[in-house]
Amino acid sequence: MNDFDNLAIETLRVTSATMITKAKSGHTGICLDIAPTLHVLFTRFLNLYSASSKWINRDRFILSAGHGSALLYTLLHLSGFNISVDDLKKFRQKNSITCGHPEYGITDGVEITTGPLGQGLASAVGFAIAGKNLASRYNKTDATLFNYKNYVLCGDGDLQEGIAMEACSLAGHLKLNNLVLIFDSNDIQLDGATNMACSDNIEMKFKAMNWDYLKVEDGNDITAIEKALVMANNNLKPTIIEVKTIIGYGAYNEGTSSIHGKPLNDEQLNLLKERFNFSYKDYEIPKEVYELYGNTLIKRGKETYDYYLQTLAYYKEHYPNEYNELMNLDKCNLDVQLPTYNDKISTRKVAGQVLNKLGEANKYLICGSADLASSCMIVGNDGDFEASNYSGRNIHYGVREHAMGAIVNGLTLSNLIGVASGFFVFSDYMKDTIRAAAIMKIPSLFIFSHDSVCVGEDGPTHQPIEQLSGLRAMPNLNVVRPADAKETTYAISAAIKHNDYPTVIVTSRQDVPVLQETSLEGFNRGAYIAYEPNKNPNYILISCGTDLSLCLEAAKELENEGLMTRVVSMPSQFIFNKQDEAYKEQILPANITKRLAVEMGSTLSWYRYANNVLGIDSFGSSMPLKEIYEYYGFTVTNIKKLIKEME
Ligand SMILES: Cc1ncc(C[n+]2csc(CCOP(=O)(O)OP(=O)(O)O)c2C)c(N)n1
Ligand SMILES: [Mg+2]
Repeated sequence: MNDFDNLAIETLRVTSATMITKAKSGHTGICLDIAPTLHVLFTRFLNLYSASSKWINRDRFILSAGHGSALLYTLLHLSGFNISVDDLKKFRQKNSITCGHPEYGITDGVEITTGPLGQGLASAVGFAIAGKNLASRYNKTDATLFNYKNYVLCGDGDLQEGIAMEACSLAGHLKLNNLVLIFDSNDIQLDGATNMACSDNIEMKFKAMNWDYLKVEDGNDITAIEKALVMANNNLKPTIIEVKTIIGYGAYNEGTSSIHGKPLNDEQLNLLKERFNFSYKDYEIPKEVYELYGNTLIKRGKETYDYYLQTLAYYKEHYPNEYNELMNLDKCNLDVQLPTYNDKISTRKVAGQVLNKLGEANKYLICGSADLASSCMIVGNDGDFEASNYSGRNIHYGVREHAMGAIVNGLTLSNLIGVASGFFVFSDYMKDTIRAAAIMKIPSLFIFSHDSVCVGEDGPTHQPIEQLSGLRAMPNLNVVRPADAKETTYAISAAIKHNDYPTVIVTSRQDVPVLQETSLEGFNRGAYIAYEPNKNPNYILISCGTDLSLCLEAAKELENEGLMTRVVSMPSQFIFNKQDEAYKEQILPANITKRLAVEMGSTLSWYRYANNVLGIDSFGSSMPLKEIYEYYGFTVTNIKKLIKEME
């Protein structure tokens, strides 16, 4: 033990507690109990280099227990990241970079936005998969470019979440030994002792999932912590280290849930300082502590980074092709001969074929499905990703949608773009992970098939209704429902770019005609005129997905009957909303008020564009496809009738 380890640990504890006390908000308990463990991890193990904080072979530290943010910011400050003492003073304040929970893209050194318990841990499995995939594709026997480790800190709450178990089960199956899970086992959670809700045997549970299990009996014993981390790093499986701690260690109310999410008041904070004989002023960090981090984490990080650069130079010389591929890994290549379509085809089939073709040229794509590859038709390139073939870019997630969403985000945060697929109705299982991608502004791609009640026989549990409107309400998410093979091709091509938003593409189970009226230029603006009658229109039909072709037919018949009807294809409300007012007015002129939106789903998201909506606001019902259109009124005759009723 270094002479200054104790001083550093006390500094971490007191600084985090001070931030929370001054902000009058935050989670003191975890910061006080896990400081020694994270101090050991940061000073002895982590390879981070703040001067190049996005260095591709850095170790990743993921704070799944995002409520411990004050401790993370203090550690990142000591590690030389771009977080000043002034920033620490602004913890949880308006426009600060020391946000309530860690936020990716806002704070230097924060690898991922966390807070929803279980999700950070599940995304860490994505980080670990990416590490294995990149290592397998690019490492050579004489040049190791990728050997980074993924360390996660979680609490009792994380491990109670289903998403965490799904992800850990997959991690064990895939033998991801580059993943180390540190479990802050303090037997306390927000409402009280964990035994009010949980009596799992964590050791047995994790061993049953093909993990190694290690235990540190005393979370203040830094020698034991170090030993456990050394062992974990040499394991052949993912490892969980259960560290027994006392929540709020050192505080007057340590060991109770009252310290979980509550600041100490000034007097209680002074008591804490006295308990640790910590005599420094608020936010004062002893120079010995800076020196300790300078001589350990910062020094080691620079050395490892320099060594990486040397290896990279050697690699460039000896493996120029792989080097070029790696250096261009983030470049989107759309200059690919994509399949073209003339005959009726389901958009799910098209999505799979187009994505696969693009995946040949875009090596950053890594796809997978939650046991629905044969239904959703999404299969990644280069074979299956499995313990015996980490080069594969197709992941079998098993029926683990929730974890799949989080893992896809982990992949996308790791120099790849993760693509998830499943049935649209089960996007609900993944909602918070899609939301996390939208908050982080990352281009994770979610492709869901079976877009509407047209699923048919499987009945209401499998027939999406409110999912489209629900997802369209999410900020910074592009929801695309393409009308035909052409729009689907455009949708996939647009989504695999490094956008600053995630995309959800919703495809059909049933075949749809390839429409003459769909266009790339129009698609790129979110909505466009797909059909214009030969005289000024008095009506507008707005639609998307498989419903567009019905509207086109209806408009043409209406024109023959003297009712001039424009048809607007609106594959993406998100993109259309971003267009300038002049374009919007051109597509949906204010003076044409007789508008009908048509979509087989909840009407909610359409009233912004149309005063009348033909939709479905009840749960579906089991029946064969051919009866569905009639049953719900999605027929040319009914659409025409509704237009005529607007007279
Ligand atoms: C999905 C989710 N549900 C609820 C919460 C609110 N929450 C934050 S911390 C916490 C208690 C977690 O207990 P534990 O992980 O043991 O943390 P500790 O009290 O030990 O710090 C809860 C319920 C959350 N952040 N995420
Ligand atoms: Mg706990």
